[in-house]
Amino acid sequence: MVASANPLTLMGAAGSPYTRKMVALLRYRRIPYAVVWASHRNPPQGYPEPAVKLLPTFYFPKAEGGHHAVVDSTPIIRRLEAEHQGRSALPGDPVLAFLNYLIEDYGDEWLTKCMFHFRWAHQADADNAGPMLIFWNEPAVSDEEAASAAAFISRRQIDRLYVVGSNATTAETIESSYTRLLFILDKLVQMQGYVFGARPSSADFAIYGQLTQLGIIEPTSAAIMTKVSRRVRAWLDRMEDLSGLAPEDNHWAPRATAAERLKPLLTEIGRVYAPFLLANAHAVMARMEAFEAEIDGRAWKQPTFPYQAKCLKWIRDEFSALSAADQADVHSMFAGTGCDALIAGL
Ligand SMILES: N[C@@H](CCC(=O)N[C@@H](CS)C(=O)NCC(=O)O)C(=O)O
Repeated sequence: MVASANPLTLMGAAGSPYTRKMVALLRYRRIPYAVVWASHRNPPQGYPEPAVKLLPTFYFPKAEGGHHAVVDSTPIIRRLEAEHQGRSALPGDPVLAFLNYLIEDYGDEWLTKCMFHFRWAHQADADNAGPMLIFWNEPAVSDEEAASAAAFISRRQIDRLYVVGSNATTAETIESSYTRLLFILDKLVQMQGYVFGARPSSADFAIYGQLTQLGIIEPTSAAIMTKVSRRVRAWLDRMEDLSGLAPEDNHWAPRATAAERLKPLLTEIGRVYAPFLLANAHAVMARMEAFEAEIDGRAWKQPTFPYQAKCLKWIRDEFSALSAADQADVHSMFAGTGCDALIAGL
């Protein structure tokens, strides 16, 4: 057990959905932390660089002194579970833990397509995001410098929209998936508060992270959220700081209840994310540079994304680690949702 007298230091940015995911999780778990608002262009002095320069970057203390620079929120959450007891963000039931893994991954990897798309695809949103990205890190910069830096970063990000699959062909698929998620989340929050019951899981924090941008920063997607669900918009403000929540074991919904209530969300994941993961993994295996698929009845095209082929493999690994009885339960929960394709043949 790590003594928690020293805060765990991380570097992040307010406009980084994964940073927001992790800061909210640390608050909920009451893990003392110190977030440094910076970027890999101006990182905090005295810390090592991570192998892949992403935000957030965590600086875990080494036993012999110094730090390890670690990225990737999903495994970091599991590491924090092992190092800090209580207020767990992972359901104890192995089947629900598996579903939580899948939904967290959908939040991190599909909803981020929505986030990146809404940030840069429409002019009004890009005009808003460019300066915000500068001021989040450099509050004292002059207006002139901010304007030219914003123009530079906006151009770079707009040019990278194609990387996540945002283009004229896919825009409608991305935008309608965001709106459907809001309707689905509205019902879950109304019924039980969070995705897996009356306490938050890492899936809630993943969805929350992306929605801190979509629902608050980007004018177009924020207006959609307000129109579809003020309940979800209010949920975001509460999710930011759940340090006062008193979670109990029985606040996780029982397996059968969760299975029934999660059907619409699983159906959404099966509708967009499962076909994407499968087509992308197939393209990676075939060493294709780009791929085309049908998602939600429309054409989808984008460059292959090797990291997301690993995401599919990790989902399958999590499934394979379940007992035969638990796997059978997952198969029956997935029937008719489209998620069954993710574990077909395992
Ligand atoms: N899978 C990683 C993703 C982290 C990530 O992609 N972070 C973005 C910012 S939100 C980033 O640093 N992108 C690199 C860049 O923008 O140069 C996680 O869960 O932490």
